[in-house]
Amino acid sequence: MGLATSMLANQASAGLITISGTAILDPVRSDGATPLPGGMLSFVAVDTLGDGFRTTLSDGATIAVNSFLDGSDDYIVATNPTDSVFGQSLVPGAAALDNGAHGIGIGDAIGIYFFEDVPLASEGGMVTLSEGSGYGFQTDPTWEVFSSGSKNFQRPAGDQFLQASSSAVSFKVAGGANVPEPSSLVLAGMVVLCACRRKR
Ligand SMILES: [Ca+2]
Repeated sequence: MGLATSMLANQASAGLITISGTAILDPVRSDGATPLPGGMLSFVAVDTLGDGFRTTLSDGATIAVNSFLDGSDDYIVATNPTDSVFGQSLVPGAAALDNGAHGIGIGDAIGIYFFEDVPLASEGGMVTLSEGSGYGFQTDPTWEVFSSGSKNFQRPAGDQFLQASSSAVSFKVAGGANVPEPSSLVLAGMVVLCACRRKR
């Protein structure tokens, strides 16, 4: 009985989560063909209210770890530079977060953004967006906050997060128009290329 009580207590407690690995393999720029260069901004966010991710980013928005994304409920838990190793591009999914902090809870969705022309010198760096910066967004039903411990991204998913390919990513530009909600992206199952004109 003592053991069972202890196990229940462990399940109920908040915990530190560590995620790692390649979240998106072979990402491309918004032209749909050119490999994403290394050293560009990417970040990991958590949808704390379960209402979807903010996919319309303002020019002038500040991207910083441990802050809410552009006035939304989506909490930025990590910034990472994109990588390019021997000609193969990748978007890392590295992050550390606490499921009991900042409104983050078990089951909250995790999303990853990456930019094609906004440099990020080092992990954890901060960037202010300028208008017209192209970026991609990706989430997946397997990308959700769990109780504690670590997971990485791999294909096939197994007990880990599913690693996405660039064909599942949608693109847009800061200060531009909406991309479809993640749920409709899953249904569409296709790349959405958006050559958005600025709205006044
Ligand atoms: Ca949200």
